[in-house]
Amino acid sequence: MARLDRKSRVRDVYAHPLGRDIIDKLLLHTGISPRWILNPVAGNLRLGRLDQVGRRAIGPGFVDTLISLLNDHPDEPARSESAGTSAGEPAWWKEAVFYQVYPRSFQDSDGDGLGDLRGIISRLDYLQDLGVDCVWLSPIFDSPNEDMGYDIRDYRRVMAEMGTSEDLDELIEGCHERGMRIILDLVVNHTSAEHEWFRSAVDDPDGPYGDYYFLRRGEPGEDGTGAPPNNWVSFFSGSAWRWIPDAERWALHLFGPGQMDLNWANPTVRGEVAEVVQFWLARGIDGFRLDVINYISKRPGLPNGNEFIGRLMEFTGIEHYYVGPQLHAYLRELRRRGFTRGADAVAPSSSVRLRLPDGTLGDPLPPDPVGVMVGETPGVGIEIGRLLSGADRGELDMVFNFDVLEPPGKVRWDDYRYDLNYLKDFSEGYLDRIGSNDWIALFLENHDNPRMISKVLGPDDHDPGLRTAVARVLATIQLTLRGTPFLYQGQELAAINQDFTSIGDLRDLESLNRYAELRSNGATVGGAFDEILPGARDHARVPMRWEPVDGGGFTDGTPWLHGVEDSTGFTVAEQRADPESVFNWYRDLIRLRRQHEAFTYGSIEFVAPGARDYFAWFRTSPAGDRWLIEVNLADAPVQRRNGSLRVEVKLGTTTRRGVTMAPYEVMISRVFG
Ligand code: TEU
Repeated sequence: MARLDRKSRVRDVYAHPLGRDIIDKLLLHTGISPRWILNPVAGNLRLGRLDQVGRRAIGPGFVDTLISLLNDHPDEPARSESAGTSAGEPAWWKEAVFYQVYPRSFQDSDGDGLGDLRGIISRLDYLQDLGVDCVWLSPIFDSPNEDMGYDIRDYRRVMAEMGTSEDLDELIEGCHERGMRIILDLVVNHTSAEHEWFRSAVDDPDGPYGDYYFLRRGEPGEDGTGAPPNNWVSFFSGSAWRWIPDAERWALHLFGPGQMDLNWANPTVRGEVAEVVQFWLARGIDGFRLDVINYISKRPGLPNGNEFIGRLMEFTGIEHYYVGPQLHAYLRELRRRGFTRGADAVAPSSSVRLRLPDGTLGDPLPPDPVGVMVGETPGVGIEIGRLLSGADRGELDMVFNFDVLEPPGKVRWDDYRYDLNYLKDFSEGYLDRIGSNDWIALFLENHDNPRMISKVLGPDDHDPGLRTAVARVLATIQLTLRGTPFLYQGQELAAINQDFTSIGDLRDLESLNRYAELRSNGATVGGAFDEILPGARDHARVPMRWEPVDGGGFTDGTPWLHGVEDSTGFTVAEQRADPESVFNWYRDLIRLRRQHEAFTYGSIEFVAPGARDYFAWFRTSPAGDRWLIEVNLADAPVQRRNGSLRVEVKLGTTTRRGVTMAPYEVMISRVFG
């Protein structure tokens, strides 16, 4: 990419991958139409002129910050044939359905009210029956649990509450024996403040461990909240800096005050992380989900964040780390030194058995030459996502693009009803923009976000018929578009948000900190609670409901977090017993996916892309096996297209393919001729 300067035009910014993503993100956040940017007047505006005419709106420094950000990213994604045709090189993670387990809330085996590894082991047959191919565990390493395991104290030790190292070995072998791989959650943007590295840094801030973190001299001020080194804001409220009296230093924490950012510019830190990955690959782990991995490269000098960007993105300073200048270099090194099994690597204790299209199991496969790298990349758009995960890049294999979760002008905390037509527009736009060099992760839920059914239906989510119908719509979209589906525990049960009634019901520090901040800014108890409830991460973290009994059969003790749902028909036992259940819909879809290559490597061609409520696409395998997937996104009839096609309905809410589709009707058909 040509370097930009103040003479460059707005259209040059939009032609730049990072520039395109930033402008798309700004439009998404503000809800302004992309047409604004595409008109020639705006497109021709020189950046220096924009700085003058826009000074009142964008304030000083925005244009210069933008120019330096973009010039730090000269690469552009490889152009390759349309993703509509080729799927690029085969890979197990392109065929797999992933299932995220939140271990604290999956199954408790010892009655302490906390989910654990032996609990997961006891439910492996359930996961195998559902048909998933790879289990992803949210963090299980030793942690003080300030952020429920996303604050790691020892990367090589299993958290005592979760079980023992031997339990983990048994869990790994249990997955492999059932034809499932297993990946863990690698949280290496930061460590817990109780990690020995950080404790050593505090003891000797000028020693070797001092440079593992971002420690800066300064004055604490009389109440310890003196002048932090810059104006960056934490994702969990307040400044991103904490004064460490014993070290007489400020320490950077983008997240909780006990989550201390690692200095990835230090090659020793990068080496430490690579060794942690190698350690777990040797134990049989098949790869990692990498937590906020796009934050690891910070702009040298840690400059102040631009006020305009901070107001827009809510987190001042984010432009200096969300896609930092050395990010690609660090990821390439991590893939090479950490995730690639060297010729002399220790053979893992077990490896996954081959699972055939009909679901039967073959012999153990040789270990994958490279562990899978799934990047959690908050704020990253389509173009940077391609630079982070393109097949030619040697960095990540897939990234999570979070723009799918909130439509234009909305953020997670807003109480609104998600229009499924946005999911259609987002999915078509994403898949039309990428090439065969790219591959996307398809997700709708995780442990950080409210349940999608509740976002779509609002208070109607308690209606069992609507809840089931929308669950089927979401499952069908996620499991038949082109890409790798990541299911989050409970999705297969049509899980919905919880009817929490007060802040005392919640446990997540993000929710609690945000509530405290709102209250300190004058919000009432009820007002502050109402403001955090829609986006609280606690909704998705309540225990799985296995049985139709109090507590759902999750624990014999007192659960660490109480689910307040008591609806009938949506526990595992009830769902598995009902052939028409959401669970069996997921199970049938996953089986269909496995049996027909069209749903993995097949091309994708959208039907009537501009139509509202009618969301449909063809999937065609390289051998010409052709399928049509049709979904009615609305609670009202919609006109079907391609009515005259000769098809055989294989899976659907009805087997009769009429001229119109019933409300929330779903149909998957094999196409003939
Ligand atoms: O989440 C990062 C992330 O994108 C969300 O936490 C989001 O930034 C935050 O909720 C503010 O809106 C990852 C983990 O998934 C999350 O559970 C951890 O709390 C976080 O990183 C820090 O490790």
